[in-house]
Amino acid sequence: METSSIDSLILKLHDVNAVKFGEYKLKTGMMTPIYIDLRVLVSHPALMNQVSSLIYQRVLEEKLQFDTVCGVPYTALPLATIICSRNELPMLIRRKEAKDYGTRRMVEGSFREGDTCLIIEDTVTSGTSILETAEVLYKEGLKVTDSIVLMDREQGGVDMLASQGIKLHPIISMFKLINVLLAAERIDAQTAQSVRKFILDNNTFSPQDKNGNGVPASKKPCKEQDTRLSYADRAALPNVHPLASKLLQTMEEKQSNLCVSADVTSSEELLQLADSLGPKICMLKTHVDILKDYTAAFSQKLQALSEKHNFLIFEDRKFADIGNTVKHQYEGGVYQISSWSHIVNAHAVPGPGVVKGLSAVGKPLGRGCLLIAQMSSQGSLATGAYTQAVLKMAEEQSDFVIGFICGSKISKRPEFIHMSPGVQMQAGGDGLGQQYNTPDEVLCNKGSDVIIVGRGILEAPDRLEAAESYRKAGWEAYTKRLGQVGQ
Ligand code: S5P
Repeated sequence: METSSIDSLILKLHDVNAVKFGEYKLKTGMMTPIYIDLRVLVSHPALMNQVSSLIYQRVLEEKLQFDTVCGVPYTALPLATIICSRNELPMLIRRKEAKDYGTRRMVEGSFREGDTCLIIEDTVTSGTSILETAEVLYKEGLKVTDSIVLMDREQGGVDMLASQGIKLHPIISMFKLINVLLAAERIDAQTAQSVRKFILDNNTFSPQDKNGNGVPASKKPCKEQDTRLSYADRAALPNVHPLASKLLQTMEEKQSNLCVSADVTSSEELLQLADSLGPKICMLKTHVDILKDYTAAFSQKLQALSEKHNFLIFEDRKFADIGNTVKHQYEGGVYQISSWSHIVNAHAVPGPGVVKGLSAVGKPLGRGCLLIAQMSSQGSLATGAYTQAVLKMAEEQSDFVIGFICGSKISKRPEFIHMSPGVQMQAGGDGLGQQYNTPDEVLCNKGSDVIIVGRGILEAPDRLEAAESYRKAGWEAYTKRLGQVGQ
């Protein structure tokens, strides 16, 4: 689903007062700083159509299988009607009260026992309204496996419904809504922060036990991190390196802190990856020396793709020699890395001269460098005092060093970017020393900024789908971290 259409919808919803900020009382009596009222949609036919299209697009994207559709009364009822009418899908109407004459049916329309019904809803907080509708449908012998909701307040609905066997597919999340309204200057940073805090403080799906066992990782609170600033705030810092600023802006715009490690051996495959995953990533990491067919034309095509999809190129060359040698390795040879790669990295083992040598070539070109402060591999020697020395080296040459390869946040300076490899959806290893942490662990608990994912995506049956899952997991972990500040 295109982000721009979601963004424009969010602004329109704000225009028609379907999203309001202030002090509002919820049904439960709880006070909320944000109120979502999609009942007004019926007065805006173009908006009704746009919402209906987005919902149906999601049905297609998720390849949902169902026999019939039911909108939760009342707000989602006209939406379901438009979707079903336009796409010639059979629909059911759930009654709020049984009529006191005739058949006393609670569900109108024809269906067969065992049919699957897709539920459509406008807003979800705890998920109970969807569950209520599902229960009425169950009584009639129908099955419910999926539900699509326009707006998810991210207060536990997804988890509650999952615990009842219903997969909820939200179109707009509360954090997305806040980010878009903030970027468009419809709300100020303070309002955004108070809403984020409210949402995270008021999760309606209670954990199974106080240790968090049985709680999805994405819902566990982050460990305390000094991460007060958003990527956008950091992009605007006075001392930030222009390349770091560009990266941070890109991350905010694309809602992606995902760097794909394109560790493939054919140029063509790498270019295909860059083109298909380009919209999902903020950065593409290469190891050009594993390509069997590198040519200068390849690097030109890669640069064109980086512009087309707005991602940075990071050649993971790990320079580790004296200044004079790395200068040649960076600029010359077969690969001429400095001519096409925005970012390179270096080991600090040789001392500051390695950065000086690289900087002599890269700085005039506006390039940047990451220092390897920690490694993801088992038994790495880059720990403790070594890591601290790397930090110092970076601070001394911050006109070229833009951040670190590391497992966790090691510098308090918000101008530096922390990038972490060794990321997969499940913690573990690869049998050759690589060690994996989850996106939530790396971004939320360890306070890093960018996740670097290779085989987690490359070995997935559908690479694009896997990249989207990592992008989403990474972004959710980051927004969770932001929202928890100050608690
Ligand atoms: O410490 C490190 C540093 C790097 S740059 N550990 C790493 O794994 N890397 C690189 O990240 C590694 O060279 C590989 O390209 C990528 C991780 O790939 P994955 O397939 O294990 O996700």
